[in-house]
Amino acid sequence: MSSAALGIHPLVDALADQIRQSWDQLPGLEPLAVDPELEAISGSLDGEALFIRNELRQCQGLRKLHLETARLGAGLQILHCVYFPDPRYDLPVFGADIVAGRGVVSAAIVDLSPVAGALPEAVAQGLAALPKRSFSQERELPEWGTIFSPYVRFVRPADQEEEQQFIGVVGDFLQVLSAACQAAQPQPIDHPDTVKRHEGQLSYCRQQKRNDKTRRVLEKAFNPLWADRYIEELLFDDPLPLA
Ligand code: BLA
Repeated sequence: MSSAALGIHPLVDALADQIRQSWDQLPGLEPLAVDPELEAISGSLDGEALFIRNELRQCQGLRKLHLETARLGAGLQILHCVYFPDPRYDLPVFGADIVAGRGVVSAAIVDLSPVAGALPEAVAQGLAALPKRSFSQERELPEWGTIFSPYVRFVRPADQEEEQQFIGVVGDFLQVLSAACQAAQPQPIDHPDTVKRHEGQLSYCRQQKRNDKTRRVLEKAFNPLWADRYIEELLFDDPLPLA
């Protein structure tokens, strides 16, 4: 079925396409198995079509690239994307989330988030050098949002022009990350910096799990036990222990 037939907001669709296209710029891109039960989930909620599509990849420097596109009941459409670094590499977490309902995008967020206190110097410089793009409606970060970098963009795009502009911002962030992945060299698994980045990623996952809005939607569409497993095992799974 086409995404229009499934009622996917054009921003969700366009951004998902751009993200998939950007994978080709990453060094050593490889498939990563998705639990077949989670790859394509469909059902219905309050008589509305419900589906989730999950795509996973890995590449040099990133242990898991995750793209989820979902329609969860009465008109709620979501794009959720997180790239988790391999803690041996000095790389940030890439995260993007779009929440749309009834043709309106209420939340569009993108960031390259630090896992070692601050962003790697080259990443911070890359982000600082990006063209300035302004949005008419900036949103306040929630209290758990201390994990995000000073470059985070969290907006409510007001019209199609701002939606296009948001796609531009995500493209810019992905280019900065792709350059960082190309340049990155691994450090030993027991290096103190690796240990610090591992802890930073655990903390990133812990904070994201405090977003009750995600949990509530999944609990309603499925059930609390399912939602909990999905969040723990797919959305924000911890990096493997170092030893
Ligand atoms: C907000 N996330 C939301 C909202 C919903 C979801 C319903 C409220 C919309 C709004 O405030 O306008 C739901 N998001 C989901 C669901 C999934 C999802 C069900 O990804 C997955 C199945 N969230 C992330 C990531 C980031 C993120 C990776 O998953 C950022 C990189 C951010 N979502 C985020 C933020 C808010 C949000 C900051 C606003 C929270 C608030 O204002 O309290």
